[in-house]
Amino acid sequence: MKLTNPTLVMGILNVTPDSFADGGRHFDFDAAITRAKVMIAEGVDIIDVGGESTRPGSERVSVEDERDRTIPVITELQPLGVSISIDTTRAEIARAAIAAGATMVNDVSGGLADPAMAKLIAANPLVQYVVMHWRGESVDMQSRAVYTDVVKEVKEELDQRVTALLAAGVSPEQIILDPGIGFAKNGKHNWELLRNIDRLQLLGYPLLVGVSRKRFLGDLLDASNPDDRESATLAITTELARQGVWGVRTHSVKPHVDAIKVVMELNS
Ligand code: PMM
Repeated sequence: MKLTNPTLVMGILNVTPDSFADGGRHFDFDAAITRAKVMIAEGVDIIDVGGESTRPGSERVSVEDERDRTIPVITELQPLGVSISIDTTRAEIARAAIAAGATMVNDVSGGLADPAMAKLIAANPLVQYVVMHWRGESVDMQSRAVYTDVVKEVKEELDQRVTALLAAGVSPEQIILDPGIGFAKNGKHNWELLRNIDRLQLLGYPLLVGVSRKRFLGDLLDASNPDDRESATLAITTELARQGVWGVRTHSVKPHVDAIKVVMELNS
């Protein structure tokens, strides 16, 4: 298959003290900006700014804390010309992020966590909206990792979200879908979804996939330290790029940009 569009790299900028993979190293504002500039120099396509950890078992942070962590970072990055995404489930935070210059809202709940989100996205037709597969808050989501056919059910549930969003006035061009690797899914479910990306692409929307340093990779490789899951993450990026997936959400940037370039060359 000839590839025309390279897979985009969405670099993760977690402005939280408790994200599992970078140990809160970027909580500090200055450190976040420094990290973002490195990502830009390495060729990142989108920077995903998040102020609330969604790792399994995480508790919610207050709206004020989420706002204080993320909005100043977006305001600072906006003049640099990079595309900015806000990783939030709260319409109030998404609204402030859009006002500060974000052009994408990455909502791990796909609009389920906040009933005001769909209307906000509909009112901002130039903003892209990542609709992730989700079955409830992180604190107890793994209890909902129950499927008969995970690919079929994730597809159906994403399709239901799309129907609801379109009914709320969101336009199809705004929508990007994400299977939500690790969200209400065990390792077996994650692998099954990744083996069936072609079926998820049949939904007809661009697909974003986030596997970066996640636990199921550690389980396969016996790598308890998230940093030791980087080559596994890269292997998946390479495969997803070969399948023409729209985007990958990753902690490191340069290795993924390089791998995608190689895949493009091999499939030109
Ligand atoms: N994973 C995390 C957070 N946000 N957003 C999307 N769209 N897809 C994901 O898979 C996803 C996400 C959890 O990982 P992190 O704590 O390393 O950011």
